[in-house]
Amino acid sequence: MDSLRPFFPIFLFFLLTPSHARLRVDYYQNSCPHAESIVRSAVTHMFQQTFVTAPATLRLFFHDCFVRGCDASVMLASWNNTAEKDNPDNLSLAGDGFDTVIKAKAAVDSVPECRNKVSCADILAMATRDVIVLTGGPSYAVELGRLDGRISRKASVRHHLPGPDFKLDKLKAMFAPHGLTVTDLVALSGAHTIGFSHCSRFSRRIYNFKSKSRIDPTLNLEYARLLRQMCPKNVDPRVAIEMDPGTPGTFDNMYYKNLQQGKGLFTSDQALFTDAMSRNIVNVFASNNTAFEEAFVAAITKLGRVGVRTGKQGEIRHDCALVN
Ligand code: HEM
Ligand SMILES: *[C@@H]1O[C@H](CO)[C@@H](O)[C@H](O)[C@H]1NC(C)=O
Ligand SMILES: *[C@@H]1O[C@H](CO)[C@@H](O)[C@H](O)[C@H]1NC(C)=O
Ligand SMILES: CC(=O)N[C@H]1CO[C@H](CO)[C@@H](O)[C@@H]1O
Repeated sequence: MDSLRPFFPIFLFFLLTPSHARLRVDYYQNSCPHAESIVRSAVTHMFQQTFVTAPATLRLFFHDCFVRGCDASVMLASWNNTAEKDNPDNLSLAGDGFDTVIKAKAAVDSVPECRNKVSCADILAMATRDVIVLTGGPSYAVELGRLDGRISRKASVRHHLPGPDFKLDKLKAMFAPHGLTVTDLVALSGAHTIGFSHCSRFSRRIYNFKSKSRIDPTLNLEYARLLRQMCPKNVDPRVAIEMDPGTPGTFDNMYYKNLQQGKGLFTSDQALFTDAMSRNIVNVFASNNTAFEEAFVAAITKLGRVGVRTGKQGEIRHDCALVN
C-alpha cells in the first residue's frame, strides 16, 4: 500500500492537471492593473447604445468556449471565409458581441502599460461578466490568463455546438466532455433569459411538428399561437423575437418559470423541464433566484476554463480578428 503511494500523485499530475491551473483572478495585477475597469466602462458604453450588446456578448463567449476552447478563435476572420464565424450558425452571432470585444480591446490598448498585454479571450470573459451585471444578473470574479488561439475553422463548429432541436441526452453529451454537469447545463441555459432568436430556429415546433395540430405538444398552446403571429410562415429571415417573453431585458430566473408553463422557445429549452432527469433542477431555479445565480456563476466559471491555452499554445493578439 505505502509503496504504491508515490505513483499516484505522479500519475494524477499528468492525467488530471486541469488546463485552467494557471488562470487567476489577479492575473493582470502587475501588467495592467485597471484592465477590468477599462473593459467595464467600454462595455457599459456599448450597452447604453444598444441592448443587444448584452445577449450578443454572452452568446459569443459560449460559442468561443465550446469550439476549440475559450481562446477567442471565434473572433478570427479569414480572407477565404473558412473561419468559425463563417459557419452558417453565425447569423445568430450578432455583430454587437464582436464590436464589444474590439472596442474594449482598443480601450485597454490605449493605456500604454497595457498595450498588447491583455488577450482577446480574457476581454471576452470579462465583458461577459459585465453584460450579465448590466442586465441585472450576479457579479462574480472572472478567472484570467487565457491566451488567444491561432486556429479557427468553420468545420469545427458543427460538432461542437448544440442545436435548438436537441433533447437532454444530446445536450448532456455535448456538455459533459467539457466537465459540465446536468446542473451546469440547466444553469447555463438560463442565459436564454435575455436575447433574441430568429424564427427559423423554432419554426418546426409551431408549423411542422409530427402531431395533429402540427404544434409541439410540450409547447404552451397560447404561446404557440403568439409565436405563429410573430413568425408567420414566410417571415423575413431577419426577424428575431425575444426568448424570454416574461422579462426579456433582465437576467433573472424567469426563464425557468417559463419552462414550467411550456414557454421554452426551443426544444432544447423545454426538454430541460420535460425530462424528469433535469425537471427538479428547473423547479429549484424557478422558485429561488439565488440558487439560480449561484449555480450560474459556478457553471460559467467552469465554462471559462474550457480548453484554455497557456504558454506556447497561444499568443496575445494585437487585433482580435487576426493572428499576430
Ligand atoms: C444548451 C444548448 C443551447 C442551445 C441549443 C442554444 C441555441 C441557441 C439558439 C438557436 C439561439 C438563437 C440564435 C438566433 O437565431 O439568433 C440562441 C441564442 C442565445 N443563446 Fe443559446 N443555446 C444554448 C446554450 C446557451 C448558453 C450556454 C449560453 C450562454 C451561457 C447561451 C446564450 C445565448 C444568448 C445570450 C442568446 C441570444 C443571442 C442574441 O440575442 O444575440 N445559449 N441560443
Ligand atoms: C483558407 O485559408 C486558410 C488560412 O490561410 C488556409 O489554411 C486554408 O487552406 C484556406 N482554405 C481554402 C478552402 O482555400
Ligand atoms: C435559495 O437558495 C439559496 C442558495 O442555494 C439557499 O441558501 C436558500 O436557503 C434558498 N432559499 C429557499 C427559500 O429555499
Ligand atoms: C453576419 C455574418 O457574418 N453573416 C455571414 C454568415 O455566414 C454566411 C454563409 O456562411 C455569410 O453569407 C454571411 O455573410
